[in-house]
Amino acid sequence: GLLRIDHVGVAVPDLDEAIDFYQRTFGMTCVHVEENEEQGVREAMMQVGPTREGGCVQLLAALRPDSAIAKFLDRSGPGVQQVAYTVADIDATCAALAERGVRLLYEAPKTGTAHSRINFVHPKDAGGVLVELVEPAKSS
Ligand code: CMX
Repeated sequence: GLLRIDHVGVAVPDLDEAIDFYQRTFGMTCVHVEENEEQGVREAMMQVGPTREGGCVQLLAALRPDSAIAKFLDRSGPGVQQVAYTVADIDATCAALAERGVRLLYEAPKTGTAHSRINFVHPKDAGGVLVELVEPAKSS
């Protein structure tokens, strides 16, 4: 099942500007920046409080015009694009969700931030919210 909110994902037009804004305005700390070619994103994890327990906002900028984030920005403009939950076992969680009748976007999990395994529930099957499931990489 779900363990906690992993992050809230926000689509932004310019990653560096957004990182700067979140640091200066909300006092968040940028703890990780990464490019994910497959997902077509450049992303930053912004830690909300003094520890990881406070959760994160993930800033998402498009690498390509045909990417999910570019399409989202074209259609909706900047804003919340996804809510992500940490799961212990993504295969089991996806199987359970599929049984409950929601569509998963991928047949098998793909690679997400920091070598996590990720999948998504289609927003049309979750009340208009793109739900991401994140199984963190086993701690190294
Ligand atoms: N949240 C809520 N609704 C959304 C949405 C989102 N993020 N993205 C699309 N929709 C809605 C659209 O508004 C549209 O609604 P209407 O039919 O009422 O107009 C509907 O979903 C379907 O739109 P679509 O044109 O078929 O869908 P897209 O081509 O925009 O693709 C989606 C939507 C979810 C399949 C695609 O964004 C996707 O594959 N997302 C998963 C990958 C992803 O988001 N990667 C970036 C983040 C990477 C990371 O987190 O690591």
